[in-house]
Amino acid sequence: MSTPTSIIPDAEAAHPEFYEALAAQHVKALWTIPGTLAPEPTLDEVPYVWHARDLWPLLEKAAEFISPDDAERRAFNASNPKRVFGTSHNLVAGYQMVLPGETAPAHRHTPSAIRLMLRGGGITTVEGEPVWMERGDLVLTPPVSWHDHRHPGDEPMIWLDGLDVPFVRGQHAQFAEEYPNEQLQDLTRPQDASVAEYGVGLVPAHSTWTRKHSPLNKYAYSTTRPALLRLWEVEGSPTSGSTLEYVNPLTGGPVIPTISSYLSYIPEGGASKPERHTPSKIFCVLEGGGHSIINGERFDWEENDFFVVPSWHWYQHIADQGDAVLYSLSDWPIYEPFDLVRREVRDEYPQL
Ligand code: 1HN
Repeated sequence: MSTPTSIIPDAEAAHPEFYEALAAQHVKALWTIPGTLAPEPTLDEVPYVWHARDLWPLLEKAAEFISPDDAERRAFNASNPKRVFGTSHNLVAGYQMVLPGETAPAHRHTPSAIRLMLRGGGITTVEGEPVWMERGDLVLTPPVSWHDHRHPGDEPMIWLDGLDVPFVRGQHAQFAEEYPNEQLQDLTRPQDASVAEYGVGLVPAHSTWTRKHSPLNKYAYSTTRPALLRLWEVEGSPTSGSTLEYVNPLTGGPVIPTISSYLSYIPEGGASKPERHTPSKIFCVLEGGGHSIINGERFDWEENDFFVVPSWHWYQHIADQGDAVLYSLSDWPIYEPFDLVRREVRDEYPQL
């Protein structure tokens, strides 16, 4: 894509005093601002893959001198190489580790989080409900929900955090507070209560739920994986995959007002169709190994790696080693109410 240039070339060089006088008033002439009406989005983030083989040893290193009780969270934030903060312009992702016996104190904040469990088993408590999580489970921490992490198990647990912090900060809407005395929160609900209520495609009759996020705190991999394979058997082929969206069972809408989530299956040797869209996506590899071609560049991935596809970048996933299962989260719901979603899908990777 060509770089947008100002409408009148060298306008400032021709009348320097005039433009200095404008600058002194904190004003810029519209005709000198490149890209004000650019025909396509300016691509100011880059695709990138973060590898578990590089980062998990660094989490273990951090465990030698950082405890989640002191640090609030033993978590990494993956920064897009073109940004100071944020994996994409709206989302931030990263690994978090909790060791057996450790706890991370309760807090709540306006940014929302999802957790995709990758290793071990343990508990995130959400609004008084202990939610047991194990590999492949998706657990929600909706906006302004008390949450803490506890580890009754016996091997280190690692998960992927995904949050909308860059978006919320951009709206000057970040608020956060500690639970009283920086403790774990009181348990007020049975373990996995929301799964009992909302987790099987049925919902309590005359549900009184009024929040915008899903009332279901966990989407267990033992449920989502077979559902994905069944969908693929119905609609897939040896060369193409299938994708399911995690939804709010009351509305069919996204799990969180600002974050949607998906699970994709691609059989070994198969590929997704090339596509691009205005929302950004972060993928995490639950099964298999392969690569993605993102705006023409190859990115290899294996189990537990995650990678970002920024806005309006062409991408295609290819499963090279085993059948691939990819989880993804996206800022898609932010675009929808404003009619800002644009998506293109092709049969062949386009000439760039
Ligand atoms: C947060 O609250 C958690 O609660 C994890 O586990 C990662 C990254 C940025 C801001 C808040 C957590 C986070 C975070």
